[in-house]
Amino acid sequence: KTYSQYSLNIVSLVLLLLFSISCSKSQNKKQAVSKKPNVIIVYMDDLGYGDVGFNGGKIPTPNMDGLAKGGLVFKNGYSSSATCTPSRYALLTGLYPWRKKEAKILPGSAPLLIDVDQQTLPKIMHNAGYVTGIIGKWHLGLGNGSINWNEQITPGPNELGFETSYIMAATQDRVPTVYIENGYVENLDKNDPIEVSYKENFTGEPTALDHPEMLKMKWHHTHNNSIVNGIPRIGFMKGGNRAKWVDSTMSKTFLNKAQNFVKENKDKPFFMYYALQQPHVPRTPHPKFVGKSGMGPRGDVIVEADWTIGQLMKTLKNEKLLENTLIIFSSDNGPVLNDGYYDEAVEKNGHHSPWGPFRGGKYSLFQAGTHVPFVTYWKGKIKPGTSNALVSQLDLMASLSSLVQQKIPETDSENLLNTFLGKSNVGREEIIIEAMSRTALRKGDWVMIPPYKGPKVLKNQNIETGNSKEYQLYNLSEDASEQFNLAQSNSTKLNEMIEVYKIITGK
Ligand code: NG6
Ligand code: CA
Repeated sequence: KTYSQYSLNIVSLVLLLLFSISCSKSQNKKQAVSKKPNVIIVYMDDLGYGDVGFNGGKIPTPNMDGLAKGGLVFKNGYSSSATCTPSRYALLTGLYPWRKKEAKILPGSAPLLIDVDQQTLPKIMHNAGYVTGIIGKWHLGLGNGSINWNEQITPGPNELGFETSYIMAATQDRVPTVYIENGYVENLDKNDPIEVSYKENFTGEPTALDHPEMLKMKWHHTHNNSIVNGIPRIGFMKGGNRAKWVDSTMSKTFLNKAQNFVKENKDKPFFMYYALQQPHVPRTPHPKFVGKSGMGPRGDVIVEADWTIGQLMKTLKNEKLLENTLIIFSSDNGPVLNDGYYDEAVEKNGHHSPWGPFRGGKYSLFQAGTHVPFVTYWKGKIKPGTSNALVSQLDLMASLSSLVQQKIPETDSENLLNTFLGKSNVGREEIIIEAMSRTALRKGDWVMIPPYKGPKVLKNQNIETGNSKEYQLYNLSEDASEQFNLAQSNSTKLNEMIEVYKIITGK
């Protein structure tokens, strides 16, 4: 053989070698990519700490209990606020909501609360190569001030990092009562344009006040504006008849969207924020679930939501995604029975304790306002059990950034990834609780509530607010229901708590 033939052979050998190295490298890369875990946040609306079977509730919640049994149950898990908008703001931004005065319960026509330039959890997930989607309740405002509901509604979730969105704008009891998909009202008839106002009615449109005969559900307080599907709402709406949602199929509608999102994106890493509307008012179970709890519509929609979660779990199982999906289950704020409609929630509650062992409820600075059900589940990865670590939904931003190896943004969020995955028992040292723009401090087992003016009890809702002329100090380790105010007897602790509170809040 000639010298040139030899060298040719060597050259082709080297080429082959290089080729195979690069092949195996891209193979590795592919494997690494497919190993990124999916992340799903299952977020309930007004579900109390004690509403779930795994925290002692009397409503059957087998699927939520399944998550708890196969996952890690946090006994000291918090939402960032005792109402919806501020909690969701904190979840998506990692910022304490009390730092932003506009972060309060928003009307359906409010502008977008989060700046489009702000860092958000979905943006971080997107930057990490995730397909991102939100399905369900938004309630963080839309647009820049005046929304034309008949055109593209922007900015909204799609400008904050969600590639796909299928949402209700605010709450089930607020107009507009339509679904919005990627910025467009679904099923809109251009000849029947939508108009929305939170100031005054549109001439000739029926309201609960002048057409009580049209009501299938009676309002107890405030919900006496436009009537949709026989249910009176907060706010006035005109037009958009074809686009109006059917309340009793909302749960199924969101579920189908969530299942499709999972199926469509099963080969990519995905991040799904699945924000269920239950058990917020109006409680409108599908006929299939009516009577299933024996506790009236509030119990029934919890059973319905539980079934929905079971269906989603089935889809994940069928698609063989369970071993590669981190599921976080929680609620935006504590429970309320009467939140504006006569729906027998109070009358049929029986011995069930939606607030668990805690005092207060939704809107309250007492524990039940923000101390919520909290579970992390990852089949084969998270060892089932319970954790006493102090954790907040606020911490998901930093922790998930860490999970997907992104830079952790400077926010109020703490990286507790190891705690959420059950590898550590260390939680945050303290947390500021917020309820209706008031704040309190939990540090260790202690809670300090500064003095606040205002009613001690919300009459309509029958919920203790936490307001008092005096400082309040409670030791949760021996007094979970905040009955014994130790402010007088333990002034050392009180002063220490006030000091920390002042440093964090600047108040
Ligand atoms: C309140 C409503 C309540 C509910 C809540 C929002 C009154 C008196 N009460 O203003 O019914 O809609 O807003 O709940 O109007 S949340 O879970 O979205 O924060
Ligand atoms: Ca809520």
